[in-house]
Amino acid sequence: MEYKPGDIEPKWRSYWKEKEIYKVSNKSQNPKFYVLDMFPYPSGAGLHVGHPLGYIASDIYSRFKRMNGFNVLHPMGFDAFGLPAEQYAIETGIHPAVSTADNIKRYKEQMDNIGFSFDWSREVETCDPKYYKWTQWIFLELYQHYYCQQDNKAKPIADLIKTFEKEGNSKIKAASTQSDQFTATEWKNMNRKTQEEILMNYRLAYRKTGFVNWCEALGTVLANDEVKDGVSERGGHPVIQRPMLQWSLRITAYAERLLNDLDHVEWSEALKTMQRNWIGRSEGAQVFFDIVGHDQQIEIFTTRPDTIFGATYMVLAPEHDLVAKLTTPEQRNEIDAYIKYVNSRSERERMAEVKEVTGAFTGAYAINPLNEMKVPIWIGEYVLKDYGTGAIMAVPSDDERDKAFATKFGLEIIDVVDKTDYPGATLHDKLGKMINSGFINGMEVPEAITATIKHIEALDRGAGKINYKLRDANYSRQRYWGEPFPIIYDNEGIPHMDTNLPLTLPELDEFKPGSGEAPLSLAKDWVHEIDGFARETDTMPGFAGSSWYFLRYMDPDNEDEFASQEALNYWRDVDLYVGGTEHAVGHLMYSRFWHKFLYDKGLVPTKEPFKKLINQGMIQGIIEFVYLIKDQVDSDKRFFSSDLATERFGDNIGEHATKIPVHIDFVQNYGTSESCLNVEGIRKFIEWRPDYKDAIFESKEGQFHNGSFIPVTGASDMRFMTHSEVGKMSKSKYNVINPDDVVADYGADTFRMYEMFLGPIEQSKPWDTNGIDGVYKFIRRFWSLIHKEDGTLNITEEKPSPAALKILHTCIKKVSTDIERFSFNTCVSSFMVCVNDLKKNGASPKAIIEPLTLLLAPFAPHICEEVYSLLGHNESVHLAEYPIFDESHLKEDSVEYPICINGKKRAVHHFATDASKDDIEAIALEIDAIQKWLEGVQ
Ligand code: ANZ
Repeated sequence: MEYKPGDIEPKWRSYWKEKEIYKVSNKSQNPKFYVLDMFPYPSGAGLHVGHPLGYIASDIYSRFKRMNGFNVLHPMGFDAFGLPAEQYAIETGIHPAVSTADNIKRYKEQMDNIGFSFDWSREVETCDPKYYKWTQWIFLELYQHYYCQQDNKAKPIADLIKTFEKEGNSKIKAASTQSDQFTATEWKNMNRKTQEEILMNYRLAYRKTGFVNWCEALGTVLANDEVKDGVSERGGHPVIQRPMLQWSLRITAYAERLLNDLDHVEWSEALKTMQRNWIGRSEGAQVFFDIVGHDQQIEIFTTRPDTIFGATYMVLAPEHDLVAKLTTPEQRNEIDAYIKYVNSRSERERMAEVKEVTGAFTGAYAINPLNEMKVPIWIGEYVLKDYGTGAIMAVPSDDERDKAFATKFGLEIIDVVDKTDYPGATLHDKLGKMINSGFINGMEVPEAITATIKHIEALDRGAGKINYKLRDANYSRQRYWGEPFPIIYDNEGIPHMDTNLPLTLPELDEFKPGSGEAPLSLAKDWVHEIDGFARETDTMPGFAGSSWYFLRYMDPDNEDEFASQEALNYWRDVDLYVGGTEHAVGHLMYSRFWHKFLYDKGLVPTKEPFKKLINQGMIQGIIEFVYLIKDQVDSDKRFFSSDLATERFGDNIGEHATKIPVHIDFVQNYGTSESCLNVEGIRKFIEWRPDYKDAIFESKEGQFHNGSFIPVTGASDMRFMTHSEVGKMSKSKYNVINPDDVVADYGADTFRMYEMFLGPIEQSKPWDTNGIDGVYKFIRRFWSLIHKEDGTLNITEEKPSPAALKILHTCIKKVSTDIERFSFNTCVSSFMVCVNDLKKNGASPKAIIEPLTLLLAPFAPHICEEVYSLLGHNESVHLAEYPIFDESHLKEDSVEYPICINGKKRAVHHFATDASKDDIEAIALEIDAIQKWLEGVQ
């Protein structure tokens, strides 16, 4: 019988659905195992072949664990709120709810087509009010908590208020932006508004005016990880800094735990390093400098307090609060002009290795607290407003940027660290001996750091301090398609919680954002629904819903809690998480933070949400180009076949031709060195790009011009060679391959195995259609093992031969260990070797085919289900037990020995592995070839 995936696969997919074989219960005698994929954002473009790479790997692993006796949770859902659906709505008038639902439907069909073992009964959609009710609930919990640095955990704001009432805030050690101290009496005498403002400085979800990344084109504020190189990650629009009143999450309170707990998760070192750098812990000191003629002080953060005797000037960030106050009338014009210049520059430009040093003098002076030296105060763009305190003491002798600044503006440089004993040491090594530095002279740097901090603390001029680069997360978006904040403001502007959850998003037909005005402000009735109050009109950002979805899968229908304690204590955490590195510092940081907060509240049983994490690489696309020649003499547009272009221009091709991408549907032999357009392909290309309808296409076979092909003698068609390049697979590159098409041609089993066969899962690799035939051939070979030429079944009840058992168990051993190592490509190779060897071996007894089918089932679930049923089973292969490796089958029962006479090899012979020395000798002596040499000797 011919192998027809088109018949087999849909049949079994319906069977699985109908029998709910992947449905998993929260109650089981079996140990749990939770395999999670990063849930997709359902975009309008649908899935391309790059998307399922991680899903296939996690599906194989889930199936493998299931067959090994684990109760496997393997869910899927959709990250369904977000900008693109809203942008699409603005362009097309189709409501985000409608387009999102359509996209989800398409994604599900595409995923189902690949035969994933998701338990769809647990599906989660972040835009579903039943889900976002709990996103809003967690937000309110964050709002009602502060971070206690004494107990190192989140605690209720109510406790904090009690302490304020009893003893003010002087003894409170909390993550906060509250700088002023107050007594209990002062607290009690404050009005509600002031009290509320103070509480905001402690809450884990709080509102503050701050500089935000404002994107005019998108009409919204963006988080730091949504901005790349000064432009929005989505759409590449310019982003500027602008002050706005926004909600934020105090993730910085958890910086130390987010850092330390990385030691306890099994993630790649590369990913951990990305998180560590993003958190950016620095040990140093805060120091207060007096200002001549002012009451206020400048607070600085330094990692090198030991160099304070070399601090010859200070630099404030141009946005620093004190700049306006300190600037003398003589310097005002210069400072104003400089600030204007800085405002025109993005943070990225400012942080870049500054080639040109810029700055301006305020006219004011500070006093170095250790040597009483009067030092000028400058402003400069290299000092960032959000890092440390936004002010530095500049030590030009040791800091490169300070040195460049001092050199340019002629400021004093005093050497304070003698590094002659440490040639080649850099600043970060913190090595050298102190000179010109008063009481620390002669000390080595580490000792000097400790001594200076002690001294500064004794003088009450500062203290040792740990600083983080991590910033609090901006949590407000001026957009429609997101979770509404369950917050209402009274007429004094004091926020209150609206605990009647879910607070559903109002229906709106018009949601074009205004400049800073959120679309929800257009829903007037909704905003003023509660008498005397106005609702918050910002919505939550994209990372809100994705910060806890993995917990909801544990108990998706719960209406009373985000998930029951029973479910949470059973599933605990994610054992294996598979997803892309693009979420390294966004989603993966936010969800760890939310999880830790819930842990502090005793609501989740583990400190970390994701035990093991694997980053799949990307499947790249191949982009096909044609060469449009630039410097032709005639006025016609002229394309050269790539072989002609190379012949004519060699390496200088870039100077003479522009590359125009071609839709890959028109290309023959796509992605190979033979890729080309034939006459038909050129016609399609012109139809697609009518601006080239008059162009001349020139190849070795002739010319195509004005709709006709003029061949050189003998040519019947054109091979207009295209140029192939590896790049992103994307709609804009016209090289998207839809998994549905591959499945239609080869079946899902071939598609799954082929994606795994492409290479190690963590690596990025191009989609290379050449290899797919090899995998298809393998699947058909496997099929042919159990079918005779005439199509009848070829399964015998015979006892398997030791050779066949050896082939099988070699494969079992390799595949089961390789799956555990997530080395799926090598598993596919082992299957190929196994099937080839079995084929050579001849017979196909059931005792071999059955375990092989079980072994292959996680990779090729459909064909294995079919074969398993042909073998006479009524149960699904996916609920059966995984084959167990038996070492004894690998043992050789005979060994080949050379037989030497007087040191010369005279024969080879097979001996039983358990033969004794005497037996071997006796047998050897009987061998004819040996007898010959022994004649007359014995
Ligand atoms: C004096 C000093 C002497 C410094 C020296 C460095 C070397 P990391 O490791 O990144 O934390 N700094 C502090 N706040 C800054 C800001 N807002 N913008 C730009 N630079 C800032 O670096 C901390 C060091 O970077 C601090 O230590 C400060 O310069 C500078 F030989 O103070 B240092």
